[in-house]
Amino acid sequence: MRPMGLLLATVFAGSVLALPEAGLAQCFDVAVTVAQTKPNGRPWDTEGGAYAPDIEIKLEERTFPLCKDAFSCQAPGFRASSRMVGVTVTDKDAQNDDVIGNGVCALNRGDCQVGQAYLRATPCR
Ligand SMILES: [Ca+2]
Ligand SMILES: [Ca+2]
Repeated sequence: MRPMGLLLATVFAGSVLALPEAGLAQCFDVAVTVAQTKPNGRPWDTEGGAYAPDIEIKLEERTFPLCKDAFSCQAPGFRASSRMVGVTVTDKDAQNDDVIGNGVCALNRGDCQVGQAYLRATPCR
């Protein structure tokens, strides 16, 4: 009966905090698309003729696997503990990573933009 116990504990914690909407973690699949260039029009990367960034998505404290030389990347199965989620999208480089976007998104509202990164969140299936 462990799942039921966890559910009751979660509901109980939510009622104690008097934040029923934030009490239950909601699962999202997050897709990130990155603009073709930096804000100044220059390519994200220039090494080896590959202009696409190496995308790292961080949602709250969770970092997802790198998407090398890509303009899109996925962050599946993220459990949001609150409605507003801290988002950091980075182009990983040998040195001096480029920040693609940094901000806060309400994932339950669907689309969100942070800097040059565009997020689309859908509830997990
Ligand atoms: Ca770069
Ligand atoms: Ca890079």
